[in-house]
Amino acid sequence: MNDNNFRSAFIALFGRPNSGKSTLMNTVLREQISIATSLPQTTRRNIRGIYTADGLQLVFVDTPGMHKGKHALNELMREQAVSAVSSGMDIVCYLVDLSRDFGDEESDCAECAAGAGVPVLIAFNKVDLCDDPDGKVNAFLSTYKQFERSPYIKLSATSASSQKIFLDAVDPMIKEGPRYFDEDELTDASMRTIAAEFIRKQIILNTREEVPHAVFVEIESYTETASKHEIVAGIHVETIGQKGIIIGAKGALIEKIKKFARRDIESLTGTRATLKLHVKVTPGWRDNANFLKIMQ
Ligand SMILES: Nc1nc2c(ncn2[C@@H]2O[C@H](COP(=O)(O)OP(=O)(O)OP(=O)(O)O)[C@@H](O)[C@H]2O)c(=O)[nH]1
Ligand SMILES: [Mg+2]
Repeated sequence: MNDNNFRSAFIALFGRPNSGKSTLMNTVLREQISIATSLPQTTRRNIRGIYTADGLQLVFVDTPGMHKGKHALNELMREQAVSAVSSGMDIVCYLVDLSRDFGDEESDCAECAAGAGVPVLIAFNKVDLCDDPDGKVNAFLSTYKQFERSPYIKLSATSASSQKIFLDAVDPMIKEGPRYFDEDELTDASMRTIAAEFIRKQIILNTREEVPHAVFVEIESYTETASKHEIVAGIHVETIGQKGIIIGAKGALIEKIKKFARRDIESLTGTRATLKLHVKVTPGWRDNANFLKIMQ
């Protein structure tokens, strides 16, 4: 724990929905720890990812995108992000999506990141989708003057090369500190949590409009032996129509969800997995305190 000259930092990944926070964490870790999809509001709770190299450990906290919404779930997501940046982080990495216009949501993020009281590294993301990255960066810095002196990088989080861009930029900001986790640990999230997220990812990828937001995945049992992981999960949706969509014609869609989620679980654990899924209708779960509690 107390290696001489060891350096470490807790780093919150913070920003608007869909800005690339989870993608950046996965790219730095070279592993899928937090699900990333094109759906804004994919991440619903803070999830830690751990990067360890010679003499260095970075503990990332990937947060839900800052937004306002009508459900208690939206409130909780916002609280998760705000609490991450205001609770003893060493660095806030504030992701700004260069492919979108700034607006109220960006202003809200900027205010919150600047108020964190810790050094902020701005990661201007999605340079590949922006015609004039330098112009956009300048527009940001002249709008949000509180960051005029903050270090920043421009990157495409989807590209493997952004790992080095990020690590080089953050390096001078990291102070001496303990090794918080063993060097082979990539996250402190349980496989139960990650498996639920992998299932939800497949639902997001294979359904549209209101369905992805209306889904809650509950792991009912997770049995682990050296050679196999056996998982039973309930997929909660809010209407009978959504249940039908997820099951699909002759059960085709739920089979597809199962197949690809199982593949993700096997790839992360390196162990064979079986997955049983069933769909339940639970109206109003997004405003149900008990559901929101078991999400944490
Ligand atoms: N073209 C391009 N796409 C990107 C880049 N970074 C992220 N994306 C895509 O943007 C989408 C959102 O990425 P996420 O990592 O899920 O974004 P997030 O900030 O975690 O989003 P929330 O969890 O909803 O707050 C995904 O489809 C990513 O593949 C990038 O640099 N270039
Ligand atoms: Mg995310």
